[in-house]
Amino acid sequence: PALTGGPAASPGLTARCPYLADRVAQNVVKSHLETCQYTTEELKRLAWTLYSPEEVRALQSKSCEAMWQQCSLQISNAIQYVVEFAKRIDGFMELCQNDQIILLKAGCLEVLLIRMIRAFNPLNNTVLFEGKFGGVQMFKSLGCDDLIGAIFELGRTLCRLQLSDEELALFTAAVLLSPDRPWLTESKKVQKLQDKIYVALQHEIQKKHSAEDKLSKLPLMKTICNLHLDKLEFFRLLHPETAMNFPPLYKEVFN
Ligand code: MHQ
Repeated sequence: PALTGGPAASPGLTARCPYLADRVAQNVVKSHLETCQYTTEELKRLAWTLYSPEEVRALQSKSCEAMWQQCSLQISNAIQYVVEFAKRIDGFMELCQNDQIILLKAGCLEVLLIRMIRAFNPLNNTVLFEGKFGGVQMFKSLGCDDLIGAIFELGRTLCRLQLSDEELALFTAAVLLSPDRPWLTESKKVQKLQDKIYVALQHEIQKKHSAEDKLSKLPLMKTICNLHLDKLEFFRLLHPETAMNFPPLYKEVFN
């Protein structure tokens, strides 16, 4: 494979060679489809499987600890798929292990929030949670209405862009390969990988809308990620024993 291993092609070169951009797109889209946890058909079928009012009430009457535990487990599961996605992107495994970890730790929640649009129904403002769709009320017992509100708002905003799976794949790969994450040792290498993905993304979206359109959502995402960390810190103070028992991957990513 011409684009992996050896010196990365400059973005200029990729821009002038649709074939190279296609290679990048093909690899990233394939990786996405192989690791996206739910197929589009599955999600279509599930979209109108809603929690009943009784089930929502049952979730609401859970303790804050139990609900956090449940959510962190779901997030942890989803992160495993993001890790697998990253590993399948050409060039990612050629980065040093230190940088792989930094990119994953910094990017996986952002990627999850973008991936969420596949499992988000903007028509009734619901998201997939443990096999059924439900609205914000479902998460009331977490006591994080602002965080949940922001996540759902992001879902609605991103859904309006009507991203295809191809665009989603390239967008999330570009987010993952952000060269500006603190403490990267080879950010130049990351930059080159991201440049190639951007070129492929531009090819993909030229017809519909501009890249800036989509990338302008990143600041909101950063806000959500920080809000999540704040909430987690606060939760840890209140319930240290529960937090200690969070799934290992969740702890590793957010500690
Ligand atoms: C993925 C599948 C997926 C899995 C889990 C931070 C906190 C304590 C609460 C879904 C957030 C609550 C998450 C489970 C809530 C907003 C979280 C809990 C795409 C993303 C998706 C659907 C996650 C979306 C966000 C959910 C619902 O492929």
